[in-house]
Amino acid sequence: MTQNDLTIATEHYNRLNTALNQEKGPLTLTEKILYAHLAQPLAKDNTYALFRPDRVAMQDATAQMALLQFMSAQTDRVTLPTSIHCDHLVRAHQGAEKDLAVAQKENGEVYHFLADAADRYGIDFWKPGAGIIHQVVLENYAFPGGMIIGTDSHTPNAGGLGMLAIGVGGADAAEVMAGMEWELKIPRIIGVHLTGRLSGWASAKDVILKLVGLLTVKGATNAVIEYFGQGCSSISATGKATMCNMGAEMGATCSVFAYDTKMKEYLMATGRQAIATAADKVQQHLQADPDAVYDQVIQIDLSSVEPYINGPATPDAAWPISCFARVVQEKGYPEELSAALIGSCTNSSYQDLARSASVARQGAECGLKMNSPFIITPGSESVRATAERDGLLAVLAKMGGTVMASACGACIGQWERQGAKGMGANNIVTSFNRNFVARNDGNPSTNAFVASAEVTTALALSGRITFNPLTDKLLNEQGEWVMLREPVGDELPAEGYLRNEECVIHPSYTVREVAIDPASTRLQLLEPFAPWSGEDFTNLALLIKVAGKCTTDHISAAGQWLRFRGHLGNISQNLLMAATNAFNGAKDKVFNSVTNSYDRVSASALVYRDSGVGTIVVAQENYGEGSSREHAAMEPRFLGVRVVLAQSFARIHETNLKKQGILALTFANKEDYDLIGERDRFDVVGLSSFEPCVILHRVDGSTVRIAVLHTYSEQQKLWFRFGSAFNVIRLGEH
Ligand code: MIC
Ligand code: SF4
Repeated sequence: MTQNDLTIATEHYNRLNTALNQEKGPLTLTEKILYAHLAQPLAKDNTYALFRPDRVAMQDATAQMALLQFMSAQTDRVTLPTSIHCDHLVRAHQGAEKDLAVAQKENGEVYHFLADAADRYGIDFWKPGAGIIHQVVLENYAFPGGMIIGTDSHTPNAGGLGMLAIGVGGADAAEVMAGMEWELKIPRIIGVHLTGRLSGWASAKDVILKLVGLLTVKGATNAVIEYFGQGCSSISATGKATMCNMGAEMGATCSVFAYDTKMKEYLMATGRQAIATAADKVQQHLQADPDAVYDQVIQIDLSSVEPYINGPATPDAAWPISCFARVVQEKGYPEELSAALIGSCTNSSYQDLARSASVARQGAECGLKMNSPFIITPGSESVRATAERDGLLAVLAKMGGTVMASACGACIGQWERQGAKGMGANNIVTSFNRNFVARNDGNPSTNAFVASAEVTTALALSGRITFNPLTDKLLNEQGEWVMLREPVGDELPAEGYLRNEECVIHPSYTVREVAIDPASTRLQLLEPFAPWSGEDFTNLALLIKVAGKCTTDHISAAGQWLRFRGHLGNISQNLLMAATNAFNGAKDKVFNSVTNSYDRVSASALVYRDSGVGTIVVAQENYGEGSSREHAAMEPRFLGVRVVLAQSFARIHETNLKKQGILALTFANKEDYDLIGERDRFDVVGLSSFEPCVILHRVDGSTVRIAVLHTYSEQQKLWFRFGSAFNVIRLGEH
């Protein structure tokens, strides 16, 4: 812990005291933290409010665009503590050491840029191999009652230490770094009342897998999930972090737990005794008032939670393990498990590794072996080194596990999986958080399921996804049937965490200029987008009408495309390539009315743009689910898309579209989606008063008016008029 962190926490607790002593209770914890970070007093009818976060964190794949935008604001230094984490660009292939060497070689230019920018503008720089952003933030920067924004949708992980931690696009981060206040739609607050106690095979992961099933992938959009009740006290801080991390899978703005003994123990174990002492003094402000009122309350009795296996394709397909074998049979999935992966930002705590090692150790003792490839991704170098010292990694490796770099690797399509391309229907189980189609290995035939680290390890021992360690036996090498006992594992390392201070470089302010090679294929300076012409949009062509689920992975794929995250021109070639065209069921094949032929989405967009024809994208529910990557909004903007009209949006993506100057509209009547034809042309009128209405011109000459809704605040309308939020800053209009 640096003195800086303690100062931030202490100053914050003083503010918290002042702010909350003026507020009349009863308040939820979320309200307390929000009030203490308000930049301006809140009016009763506000839908949006301005906040001053304590920190910004960025990961390498999103930091590039965030910094490119920040640099165009011409600010000398970041105005609040900020960190960059090199995690997303490292592959999972041959194991940590070799993969890190490859990453350094392949991404040298990008790492150089990030490190230079960090030094130039005053940002902590966490090197490749140091760990995954959310785990590193939890270990080093998170503190109870604070507010952090991060350019990654799983930033809410820090809610495990009682922080309001919110995922945002790079433009939001750039603005806040440049000293502006941060705007957020005031969230609903969903209370999740936890009673009872987890036992046996059940873990914090299973609670969140169950909750995602209950609330679905969009059930917590624009809501904060606040956990309360006696049940919280038995869940470790890292277990709480897992639950907060996966709030993103329900669209939640963030999730949070109250400060308690588990958090205190974690703060002490990670060398932050002084923050624990400061937090103790304001404990009453770091929890909800006893009679706080929530917008909705969900009850979960932890004693009755059983392990879950969720998937495939969506994290809300939640199956209790006791009925999973039947589901596999009914759906016709193969039984065999073709790979098991544990770790990631979600489940790579010491406790997760200890419980998995407990399962693996039993396997070794009972004469079992791993029956599927087994991959371990520690969340941070600190966890890795500590687990190595305590013999946990040796147990997992002895059973055949491969330890990958402490980075995103397999979780974000950077998994060099042997034979993945030609592989037919096959199952993988991970303890990650997302399981969208093709996300891990790029193969759309892979069924990805999500489970706890310990259940994943047990499934790897059996080699089948239908195995239930609570009830089923396994045949060992001696031909005997053996039963696995419930896993056990310390929450925190008895001998403390090992730390490697060389993982991070603090700014020395020696770099004067951040250079970008104009010939680079990886980095490209940004050209400002054109402002709105002041006229209604007329004669827009339909770029694509998307059918079904459309996550940011569908809009801007990751995997091999990650290398272009700093080059808008190059990455735009992946636009919507994984989205399904509603008219032909095909991917990346859309009708172009200028050429009168079918083409790739990005190629078609380019033709329209170069012919001066604006375009519109039409989509269904929860468009832009998943990642915070603003490329999913910048690419269509760059390629001439003016409007995205959807049945509903995911929160971060909706803001990203608005920030980049695209008009984000929803159907007033969701069924009107069905009215859209492939060759229709569109006018969007009422733009000067910001009361848009869409008029459809059919090929038969008829017209249809489509009522649409929007959620633009007054500030956001400026973003549209100026062409992007960044133009507003550039031109000094805030
Ligand atoms: C993810 O889990 O989808 C990612 C990759 O971490 C993204 C960020 C990105 O696309 O760079 C996220 O969650 O925001
Ligand atoms: Fe990285 Fe996966 Fe976590 Fe995203 S979810 S931050 S890709 S480990």
